[in-house]
Amino acid sequence: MTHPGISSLALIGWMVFLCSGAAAAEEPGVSTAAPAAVREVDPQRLAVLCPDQFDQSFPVSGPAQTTWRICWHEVAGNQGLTNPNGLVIGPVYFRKSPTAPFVSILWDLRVSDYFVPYHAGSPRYYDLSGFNFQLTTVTANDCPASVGGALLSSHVCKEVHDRGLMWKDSSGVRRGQELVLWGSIDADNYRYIQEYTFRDDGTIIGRMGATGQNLPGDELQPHAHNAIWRINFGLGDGGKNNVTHLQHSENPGDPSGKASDSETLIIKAQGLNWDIRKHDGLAVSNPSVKNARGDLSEYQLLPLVMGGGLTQHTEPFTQNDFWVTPYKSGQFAARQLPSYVAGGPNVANTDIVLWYKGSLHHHPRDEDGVYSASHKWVGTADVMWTGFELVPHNFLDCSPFYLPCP
Ligand SMILES: [Cu+2]
Repeated sequence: MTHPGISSLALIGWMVFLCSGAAAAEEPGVSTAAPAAVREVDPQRLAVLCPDQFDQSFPVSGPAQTTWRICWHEVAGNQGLTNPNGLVIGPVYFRKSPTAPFVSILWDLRVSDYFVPYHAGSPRYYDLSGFNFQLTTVTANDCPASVGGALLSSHVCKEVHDRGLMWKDSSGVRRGQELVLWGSIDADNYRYIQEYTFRDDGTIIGRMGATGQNLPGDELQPHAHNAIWRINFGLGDGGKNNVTHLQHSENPGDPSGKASDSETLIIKAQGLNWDIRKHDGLAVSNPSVKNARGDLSEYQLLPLVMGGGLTQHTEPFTQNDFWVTPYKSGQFAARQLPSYVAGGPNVANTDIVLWYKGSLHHHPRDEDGVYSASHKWVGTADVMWTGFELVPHNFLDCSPFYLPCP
């Protein structure tokens, strides 16, 4: 591993923080003192916590409008239940204009586990917590400079490139740009791409890509690939975050055509489901973070469901698509989520963790491979994707990419 784990660095940073005489905090970067609007990032403290931080401004050329400050590190150990391996994102800060402060968004974003049950009832693999699979090597072939790629380590690629249309209207058109960080877990015959995208407009996208050889000896058996992400927010410094459940309601049998939306504060830790008709999502806010228009700023967790649905299985932790838990040291295991919410611990006005399960339904197809005359499987399944997005909502004051932005 080329980059030290954040746990040891966090401890150092925590000690530096305490020695500086600052107020006691639950974890580095999350003060329990009364929040004073939006606090500026201390670059020196962040550098202690995270030697691999970097800034990325958009647009890439010309005057910067928005800027990400991103810390990342790799975990490559054998503690799959308490410190899952892979590419870990955080802390992450976003600056919505050249004169605005950097606002804390995330503390620790990573995949908690990949759970892969086969339709026959077995096998049922936990690829991170059961096997401690690790990031594999990426090269210039994975990450070519011609598409904006640059290797950040032997396991992590950074790409900065065009992302297609940002907007188009009668007055003109603008294309957007994004930064993508990705690595790939070597799960024996399979590869899981861990991809995190940071867009010019403040949106973050997390995706799982599944590719590689189908299960050796059982190449044709259908199965599901579930990725469960653990998202420890730190919105506006984190210790005072709230979560609301977003839902859209509309009765197709109602000839009035009326619809409504609800936003319900979540008080107790719990699991929730995604309804294909209701646009379920979770919104994270901090009472001290508002935009210049006085509106409460949110980051909304919205599923990017591919292939039509989200699977559920006999294991209780798979029977909810979202979970909300309070931050607790060492709670990283998706499969233990039912115990994390037992007793309904408070999740209002505190340091919170959101969990989201994305599912891929993999029904093997001829395109995945073919048996040779000696019954050897030849071929690779093309990448299938699923994931989620974290979308700013009343976070910016207007679009800085549609001028004038007053
Ligand atoms: Cu598969």
